[in-house]
Amino acid sequence: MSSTGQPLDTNCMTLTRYVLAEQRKVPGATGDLTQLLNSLQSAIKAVSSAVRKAGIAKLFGIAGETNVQGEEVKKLDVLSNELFINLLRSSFTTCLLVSEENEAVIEVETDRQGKYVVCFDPLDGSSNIDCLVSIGSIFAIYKKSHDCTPSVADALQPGNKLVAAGYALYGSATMMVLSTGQGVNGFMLDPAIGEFVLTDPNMRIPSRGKIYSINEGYAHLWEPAVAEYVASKKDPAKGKIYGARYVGSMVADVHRTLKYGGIFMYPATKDAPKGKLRLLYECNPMAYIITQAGGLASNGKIPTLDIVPDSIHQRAPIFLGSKDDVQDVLDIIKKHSV
Ligand code: P6P
Repeated sequence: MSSTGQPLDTNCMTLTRYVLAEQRKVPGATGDLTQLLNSLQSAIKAVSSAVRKAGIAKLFGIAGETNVQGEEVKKLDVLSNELFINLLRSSFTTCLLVSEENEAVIEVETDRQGKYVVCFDPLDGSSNIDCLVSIGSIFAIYKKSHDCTPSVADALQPGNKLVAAGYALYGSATMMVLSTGQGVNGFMLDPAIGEFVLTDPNMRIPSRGKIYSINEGYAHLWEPAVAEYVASKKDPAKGKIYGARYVGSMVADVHRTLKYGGIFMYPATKDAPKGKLRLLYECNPMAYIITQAGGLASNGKIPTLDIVPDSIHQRAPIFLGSKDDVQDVLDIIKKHSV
């Protein structure tokens, strides 16, 4: 009997088992991606443990530093970043790392190098840490595009070249949502056995939802098309009205959108002409997951996954979610652009 009083499933599909089984389906697979994902889940388990005891362990509070975004860095940010970097480097499967917390790319030492490039936000939503709102980690995995010494160019691949991507949500439970290109699967962390267990196989996003998610505090800065779309979701004369939900943690807002359907938007504004969210380690991995689950993700003009990055911390506007809801806002944007 497990600690939850539930009978222990003696044949549960853990993330480790799942990734191993997927590897067996790929001709010539070396097991490196399996090893990388296992190291990644170890980092996430450690971050989850730190997040859950942060209040007691006094991990809250400003570390007194600022990250490349000019934001105050909380101690959990620093700890999470170090965990991701150390566990990824010691997996012997990566050659280049891009972290939201580091201005420059992190080159893995030659004797530890592998063929993968990982872009990650080790703890997204950190402004919500002290008020115990859900936060998350986001990751995107590419294969080095050539055989010579890795360079920044290996991290500037479009999202449609991704090998795998996903996120961890530190919410009422800790969950990993992952895609390796064959659909999306959700794994819940079972603290009784310290394993991620498959609880949400083959996740699909509804074709239309009833929720829109955007920070309405910036309404005065939106382009007219976004203002028209949001107004249409609140006007019974324009059709069924939608509920508004906005956590302010991308992982929480996107996970709700994946589960329930609807649309999440962080558009460009007059103050932020490229939006706020980072392409490499926020927009692309979330766009990959939503697209793999049957939804759409766009910067308002082209699919997010088709954007060719020109710098590792570049921002991009994003509209993602149920395909009919995203298509509705894209149609209005197109109408305004003619
Ligand atoms: P705003 C958190 O800081 C974050 O990077 C994302 O997780 C979230 O979606 C967004 O910023 C919230 O930004 O401007 O609405 O507070």
